[in-house]
Amino acid sequence: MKRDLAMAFSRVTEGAALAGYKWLGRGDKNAADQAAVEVMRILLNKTDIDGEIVIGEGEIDEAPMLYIGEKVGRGGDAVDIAVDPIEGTRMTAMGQNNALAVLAAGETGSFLKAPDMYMEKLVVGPAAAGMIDLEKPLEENLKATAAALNKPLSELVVITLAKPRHDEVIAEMQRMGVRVYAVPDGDVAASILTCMPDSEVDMMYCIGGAPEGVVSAAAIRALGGDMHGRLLPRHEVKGDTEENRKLGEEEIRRCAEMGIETNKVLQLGDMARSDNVIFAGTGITKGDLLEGIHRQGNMATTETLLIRGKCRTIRRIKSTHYLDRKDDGVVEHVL
Ligand code: VTB
Repeated sequence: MKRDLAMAFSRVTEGAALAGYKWLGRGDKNAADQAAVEVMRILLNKTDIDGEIVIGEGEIDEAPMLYIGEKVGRGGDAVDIAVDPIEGTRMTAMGQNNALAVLAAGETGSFLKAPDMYMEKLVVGPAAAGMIDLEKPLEENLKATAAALNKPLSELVVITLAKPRHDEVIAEMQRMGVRVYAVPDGDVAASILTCMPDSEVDMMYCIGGAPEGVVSAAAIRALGGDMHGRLLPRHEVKGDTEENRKLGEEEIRRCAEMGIETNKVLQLGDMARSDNVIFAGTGITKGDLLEGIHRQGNMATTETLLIRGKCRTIRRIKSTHYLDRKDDGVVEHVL
């Protein structure tokens, strides 16, 4: 995968973020997502790749664009692409912090192909790499991470999602003296924070989406951190009702079809199989990881985090966009 592709991918997430921003705070998460998807697809199709979407908007019968298996690009290096045009559609619709447009790319076969289901995730930065084990109780992982970082539990910072399903685990960590930051949504940004040199976050733990898990894994691998994941069927996360059990059993069946198992620990290398990965993420709303978009008239600024795993270069790109000068097909979604 040529290094110059990194710049091209940053353009793709910038475009998707600008399209999402147009719908910021308008209470319509589907419209925001649709606009970002459309722009991301247009821009990917202008990129010099022979790309295939491996994590996207869904199966071919449920997503008209950026569906799993869709070919994108106008020819070039063969790459697999994992996209989340808006990581945080609810946050965008409700004007909350931490919404991003993200994409990860790698050589063919680089990413775990998993259905859109829940995944339990445990992530740490480079200093604690090799010290986590999702087979073990969280308590042991917290202690091992604190020991690796050479600090007491009272100085450990864990980020998670503020969801009712995490209430117990949050209380348990707080009882242990750990500082817990519970953000409403967005575990991709939360995961990456564990690996950023200037962040105080030591660990991310949550049950969130599997697609978000794979996108995060690409970034974590590129940054030298560590991550374990475990695919969980719906009824084990959202309550064992008849409907959830039906959906959960379908997920188990789909996993079996794809040659993967639920409830089995996946290592970072199972989810992101190569160092030669590129991660691009552009902030839509202001967050701990990235600035949000600012707009004045026809001008908007974006901040993008661009990581190339091969050399582990971390770039922050601040761009100024003249929205009325964007390409046909894009301009109407961003202006
Ligand atoms: C997860 C998480 C995402 O939405 O998909 C979550 O991975 C969905 O949670 O980062 P619910 O079970 O509450 O629907 C995000 O937080 C945002 O897209």
